[in-house]
Amino acid sequence: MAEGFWGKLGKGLAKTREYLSSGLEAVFLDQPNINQETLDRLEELLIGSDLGMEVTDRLMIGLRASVERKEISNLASLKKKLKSYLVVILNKGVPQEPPKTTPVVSLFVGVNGVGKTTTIAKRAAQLRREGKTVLLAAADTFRAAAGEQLAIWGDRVGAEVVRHQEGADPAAVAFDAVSAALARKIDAVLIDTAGRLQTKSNLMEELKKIKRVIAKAIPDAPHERILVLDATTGQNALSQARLFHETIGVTGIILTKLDGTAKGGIIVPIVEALSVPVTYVGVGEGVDDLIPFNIESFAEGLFESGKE
Ligand SMILES: Nc1nc2c(ncn2[C@@H]2O[C@H](COP(=O)(O)OP(=O)(O)OP(=O)(O)O)[C@@H](O)[C@H]2O)c(=O)[nH]1
Ligand SMILES: [Mg+2]
Repeated sequence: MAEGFWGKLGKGLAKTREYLSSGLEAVFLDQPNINQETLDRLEELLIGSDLGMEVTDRLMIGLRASVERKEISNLASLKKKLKSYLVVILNKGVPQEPPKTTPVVSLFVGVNGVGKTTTIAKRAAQLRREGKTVLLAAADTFRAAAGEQLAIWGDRVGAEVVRHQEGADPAAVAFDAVSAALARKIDAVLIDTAGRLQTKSNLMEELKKIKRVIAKAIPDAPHERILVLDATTGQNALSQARLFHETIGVTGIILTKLDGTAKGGIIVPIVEALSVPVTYVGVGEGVDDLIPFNIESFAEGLFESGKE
């Protein structure tokens, strides 16, 4: 666990950390004392890591005040302060209690290509390793190869897949899967949906329908409404988060492709805006490349230089 966790989160954050840490170190190499110029360059780095203007502004106000009070005078104390601010913000996303019912129904949503199907496969593999039975629902009936892609993953991870024909009603697929899982006492149902732009209101309505129809089989389902976001998207992820949250009430965020970007900071404004936690992060294309998100380790991993 220790090695795996640090290793993988460390690896996933490598680009963001390298950007922030080497940037900060360069600033302090030029100018060991904190002054106006150091702070301005820090501000640029924070914006560059996709923390967003609002969060950056607030962090900078806090940091400037700390510098004035002489609480911060060098790189180490600056990093410590930054970490503590980030931890406070990220703690605004309070995780829900895991439901104790069987099955636990999880609906995965997000825009096209963010990694929904792959993430479902990764979660299914984790649940199988915990000894749980898993049913996958191919409610992406829109894209021709989507059902096939999920079926292949199902085979690989040892999960059954409920599929209808291409073009079928996705709500009907979800309903069938949930009903089957209920009847057969399966532990978890993971529902894959078609990628959709958050601005397409008809497609967002379709998500509401899927949710309503699932509730006909199990009244408080889907228990988990998981928004999958691609970390390489930049600030548009914030708009996605807001509109999906408005539509179905997101309970958890999974940020994928953290391995491919220096903009891992995007997590912070999203958690801040939604007060919803990041539950997992994707750090690669393999089935094991999904790791539980941990606030302290994330804040630590952003600034710790050379830690792998
Ligand atoms: N590097 C990296 N690639 C990832 C990660 N998660 C998913 N991918 C890749 O992203 C691509 C799209 O993944 P899918 O799971 O098909 O995405 P999707 O959201 O289901 O796509 P649509 O169903 O078309 O909307 C694939 O090539 C995945 O291997 C990740 O954490 N890191
Ligand atoms: Mg998909």
